[in-house]
Parts: sequence; C-alpha cells; structure tokens
Amino acid sequence: STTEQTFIAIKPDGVQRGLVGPIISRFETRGFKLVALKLVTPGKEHLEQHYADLKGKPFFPGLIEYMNSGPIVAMVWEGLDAVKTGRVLLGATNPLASAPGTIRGDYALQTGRNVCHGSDSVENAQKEIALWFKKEDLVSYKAAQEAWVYE
Ligand code: YYY
Ligand code: MG
Repeated sequence: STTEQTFIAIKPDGVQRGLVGPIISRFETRGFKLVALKLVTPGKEHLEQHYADLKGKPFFPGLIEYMNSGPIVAMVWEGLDAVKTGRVLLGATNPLASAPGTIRGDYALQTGRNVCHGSDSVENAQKEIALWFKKEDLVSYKAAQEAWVYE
C-alpha cells in the first residue's frame, strides 16, 4: 500500500561520516514521504530493545557498543512497499555483498559499520516505529509530489 511505513536509521558511523544528507536523499528522490525525523542518542537499554531478536549472538555486545557510540538519525518513511523497498535501498547486511547503487554498497565495507538500519518486515516496522517515536511525532500531511509519484 502507498501508506506503508518503515523505520530507517542512520547509525553513528553514518552520522559521523557526513552521510545524513546523501542517505536521506535516496529516500526523498525515490518518492517516499518523510513522516518523522530526529537526532538521538537513545542509550544502551533502548538499543538492546531495538535489537532484542539478536540478543545472544556473538556480535551483540559489539553491536550495542557501536550503536551507542554517537548520535543516530531516526526516521519514518512512508510509501509504496516502503519496508521491502527500503531494504533494497539499504543493500545487503554485509556491505561487501551489497550492489553498487545501494547505500551500503556505495558507502560501507564491513557488516559492523554498515551505516544504516531498515525494518525487515511490516510487523517489525510497526514495533520499531513505536519504540523510537511517540504517536504524536508522526506527522500527517499531503506530499505535494504525490500526484506525480503515483498514477
Ligand atoms: O537488518 P540488518 O541490519 O541488515 O541485519 P541484522 O541481521 O538484523 O543485524 C543487525 C545488525 O547487526 C547489522 O546491521 C550489523 C550487525 N551484525 C554484525 O555486526 N555481525 C553479523 N554477523 C550480523 C549482524
Ligand atoms: Mg535487521
């Protein structure tokens, strides 16, 4: 549906490397609508909740430390097939396996520094949006470009 929403985050390495603009541009120019955005350092507990499914993995402590090492840009993007298409824009989890033209394929080399996050299912997107944003943070408006992006 054209109102599907996904949670996209620019991780601390993406922020520190000056990739906030380029990453946002990919979603903007593709035709997605920005629904929420903030720069945050949410703390360890929040990050552990965000990655709760990965608790117990050998890389989990390092992942949390990395995610907690600087500010993160948290966003909600809306549009046609936003969750799946968002993942396509990000590229594969391991940047070495990401196609050029994807965010990770253009800006990253290692899995542990892959600059961005995107929800992997509609159900998880809803959970992540609820974890990172209050309901009133999600802005409802009509995008002027809508009639030109959708037939
Ligand atoms: O959704 P995605 O970010 O593409 O991958 P996940 O399997 O959900 O893992 C989350 C996060 O954990 C990944 O972006 C980097 C890190 N990670 C890692 O450091 N080493 C791995 N072998 C797998 C994942
Ligand atoms: Mg994931």
